Amino acid sequence: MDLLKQKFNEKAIALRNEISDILKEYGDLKVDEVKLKQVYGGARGIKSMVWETSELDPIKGIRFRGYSIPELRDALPKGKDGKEPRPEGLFWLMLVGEIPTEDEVDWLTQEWIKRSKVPEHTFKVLDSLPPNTHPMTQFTVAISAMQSESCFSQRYDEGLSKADFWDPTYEDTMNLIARLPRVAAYIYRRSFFNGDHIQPDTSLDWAGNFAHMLGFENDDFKNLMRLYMVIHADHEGGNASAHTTHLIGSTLSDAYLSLAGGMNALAGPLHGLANQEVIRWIFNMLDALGTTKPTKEEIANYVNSTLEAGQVIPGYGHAVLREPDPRFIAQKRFAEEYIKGDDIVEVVWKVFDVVPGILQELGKVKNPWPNVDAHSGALLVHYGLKEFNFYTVLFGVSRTLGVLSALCWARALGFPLERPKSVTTTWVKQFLAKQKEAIVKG
Ligand code: CMX
Repeated sequence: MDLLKQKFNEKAIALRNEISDILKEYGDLKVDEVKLKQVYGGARGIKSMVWETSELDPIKGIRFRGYSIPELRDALPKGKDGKEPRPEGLFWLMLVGEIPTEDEVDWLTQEWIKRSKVPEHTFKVLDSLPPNTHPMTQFTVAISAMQSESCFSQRYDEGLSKADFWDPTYEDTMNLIARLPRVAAYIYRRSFFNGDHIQPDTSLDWAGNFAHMLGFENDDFKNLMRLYMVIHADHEGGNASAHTTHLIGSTLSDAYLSLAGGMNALAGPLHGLANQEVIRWIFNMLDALGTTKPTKEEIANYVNSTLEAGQVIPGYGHAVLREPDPRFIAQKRFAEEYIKGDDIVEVVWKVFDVVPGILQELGKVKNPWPNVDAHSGALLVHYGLKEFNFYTVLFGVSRTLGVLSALCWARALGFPLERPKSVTTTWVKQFLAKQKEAIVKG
């Protein structure tokens, strides 16, 4: 058993015992109450799930095992030039709760290289799709196609004890993460470069090699990919891609089927697809205004026209956050450090000056601040990755790190089938009638 797997198993056994003790003593304690507006309102804020790998605070933003993004940038082992953190380190941290050493991260890079061979039929399945199929559709099709390789499925068929569910889930997780950059790069090159594919460079780290296979050799772009893959990796368990992966996983569907579902959720414009929508919205605005250097007044007018058309401003708002997203700030910091005077980046910053005030004035938007998707496109465009509808695939490769480490935990802790209760509006009316009756009776 490899060191990471062994560590994970030890930690999982300890936590499982701890949880069992907690539940024995406090299992009936109330942790939340549910209001009718939450029942109708997308279950916002209801505590109903355990997610060990990260936690989202409405004000402070994401914490990966307690670490903020700037703290991770300092603490995690970095790429060769020592600038940006390697996603391998974040995966290690999410899985076992410890900051890895340089050697441990190097081991993980090598392990993922060893596991990175994509089954040949995956490429055939992709090649059978029209090249203009949305890259996210291609991505989920490819993930589903690779399910034929699932260790969990095979071992479950052979008769697997519940106590061992975590073991092949770890194997599936490691294999999937190792293979996805190649799959994503294949989709990119077949969709936009006539299938002119680039073979992996095994001397590079996971994110560096991903950049290389996409066709980008610029060192700063490789650093952007390291940062990008770190900041998009996890956002606690309630967001749609994480929750979908978790829900599907709770039926004992394997990591491939669970992840494919999670990625379908990420492909929605209110979630991960917002990154393509943001940059499209910005370019449409620049086209409409006939300039790449709009004034704040011009931007405000365009924002108002979007709102008047009954559309949302993509990249703004969040179901949990109530301050500017630290992932937005991390990308702004990157741009300030690596990119000087880029028109589109400047536009993103001007939009940041203008939009929150306008959304606040609407009086209904709970969070007027930018989220992660408001900045990412401008950075990618700067380095020449201009195929907007590929952007969510990048998000998806990164998000896999979080949702699959969480799936390993769900299996190790023996979480049950997820099955919340639904009600009908007839039930709600009867419930309200009973409440009123009780009030009248006093
Ligand atoms: N532009 C215009 N209106 C917005 C808005 C925005 N960016 N964000 C919220 N609102 C509106 C909502 O549509 C809602 O209007 P109605 O009451 O008329 O339906 C009202 O404000 C209240 O919504 P909320 O409680 O503030 O936000 P929700 O929790 O319901 O939704 C989110 C959150 C992200 C879906 C929403 O803010 C949004 O649509 N943002 C734009 C899309 C986006 O950037 N998504 C990416 C999120 C991050 C990610 O998952 O990647």
